[in-house]
Amino acid sequence: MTIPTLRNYIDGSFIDAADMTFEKTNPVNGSLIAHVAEADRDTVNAAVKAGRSALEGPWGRMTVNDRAALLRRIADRIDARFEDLLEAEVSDTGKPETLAREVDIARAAANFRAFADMIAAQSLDSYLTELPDGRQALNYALRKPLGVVAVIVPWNLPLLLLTWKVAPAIACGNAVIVKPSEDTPSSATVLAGIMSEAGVPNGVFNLVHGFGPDSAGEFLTTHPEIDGITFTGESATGSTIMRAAAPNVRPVSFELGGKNAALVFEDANVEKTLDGLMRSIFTNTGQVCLCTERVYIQRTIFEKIVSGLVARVQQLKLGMPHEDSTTTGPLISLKHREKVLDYFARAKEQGGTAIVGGGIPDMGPDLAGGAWVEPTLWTGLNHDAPVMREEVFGPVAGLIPFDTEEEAISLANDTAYGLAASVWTSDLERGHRVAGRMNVGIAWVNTWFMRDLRSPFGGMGLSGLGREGGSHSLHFYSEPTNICISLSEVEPA
Ligand code: NAD
Ligand code: 6OD
Repeated sequence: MTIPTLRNYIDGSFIDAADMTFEKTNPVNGSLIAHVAEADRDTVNAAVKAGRSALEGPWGRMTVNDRAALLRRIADRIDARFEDLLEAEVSDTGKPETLAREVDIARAAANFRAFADMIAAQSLDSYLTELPDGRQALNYALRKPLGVVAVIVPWNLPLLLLTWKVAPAIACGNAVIVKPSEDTPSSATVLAGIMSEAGVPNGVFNLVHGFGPDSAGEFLTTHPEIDGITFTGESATGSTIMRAAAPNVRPVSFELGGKNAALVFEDANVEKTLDGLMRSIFTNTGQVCLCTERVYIQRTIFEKIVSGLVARVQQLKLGMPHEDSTTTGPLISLKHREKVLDYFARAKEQGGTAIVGGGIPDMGPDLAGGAWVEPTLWTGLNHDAPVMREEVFGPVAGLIPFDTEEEAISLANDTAYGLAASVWTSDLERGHRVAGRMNVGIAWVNTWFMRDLRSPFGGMGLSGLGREGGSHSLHFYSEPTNICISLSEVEPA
């Protein structure tokens, strides 16, 4: 089989492969699936230049309705190329095809449709100003694009997270330079072709492949002509990018890591809660920023919930992505598995007991080179143990009992992160009360990862800066200019 070379896409064309390439392997079995052309500084400069030229050309004058129509065409092309995107995403990540079909690729199209609707319906600020001396004015704000926006995204939900940012950025009239993770270059490359098919003007969507430090990521974030940076990834990387953006005082929007808590109260519906916890701990092999890694369970039902979870974990089926029975894929890479296994070792040292999992599964000789790890639950860990405080980003959670609502709230909020929480209770008042006291960007009650794309999304503390979603995205990706028109016949003396 010929191994393809994935290329950078600049100014409406895939450019010849660079001198430097890196290898992309399939985490299911370690096989080589692509060579990837790594963008050097000149390539990144060319992408920025292409973005700037697009803004100065007809793209800069395109009407809102035309941009909304363009977003809908992109969504239609995503639907038409659904299977290509699915194949790209599944072979890069090893995630179950059913998951990629229902979540990753479906959400990519939904992101473009949602922001087409939102930009078409957006309203602008306007005020009739009445001064004490009787003069009047009309103040209204126009929204202009930020300019050339760097979109830097991780590997866990590659296309979903990329389009979550590209769709509103284009809706607002920006040009984008997208840098997918070095671990997941494929779906972004298919998307570049889709942009061309949908008639996106040259230079509006550019794609550069590469790594972070001393590579495409850093070349982008330190570039003086980048007008804004939107980033999803680790908290430590966010901090580095913030420093890179500081000299040019560029706006940043950060969606970062999480150490999310679930709070299970004794009045919760047990079956529904167990199903919900399984989703929130193990979806995408625990590699979703919103995944639960800390479960606080009211002591009266602790044993019932623990045994229910163990029984369900034993039903998970690790396996090949395209098999319908597969529930769980590998981690993204052997390097990431080392990190997760290091946390497993530390959990043991810190007094934890793996009541299920805790090691590497035997997947047979064909999959032995893959990044497989057992879905794992810990008991016996103290809330203060480092593994209960740092993001692991794997199929793992620690289970800890609590006695009172106040204690549960305080444990959940005792973290440097602040992304998501889920509350499991049948008491309506408690649901509202506890969710409202979670110091997070999003708190779910009796569900997890149920999304409305118009609602604010993001985190506090180490989990991020700013919000995207709905009007929050439209605000980040545009700059208002306020215009003040005097309605009075005379100016004051
Ligand atoms: P990462 O921070 O290592 O990499 C993310 C992206 O940043 C990649 O494209 C990478 O190449 C690039 N990058 C790395 N260093 C850089 C630098 N110095 N300058 C510029 N770019 C740089 O994150 P990851 O390992 O790919 O993703 C997993 C992390 O992402 C987890 O912490 C997870 O919680 C977080 N995440 C957060 C959200 C959210 O919405 N809050 C969503 C998904 C993932
Ligand atoms: O649903 C979304 O819009 C979103 N940004 C999800 C992030 C998931 C993190 O892995």
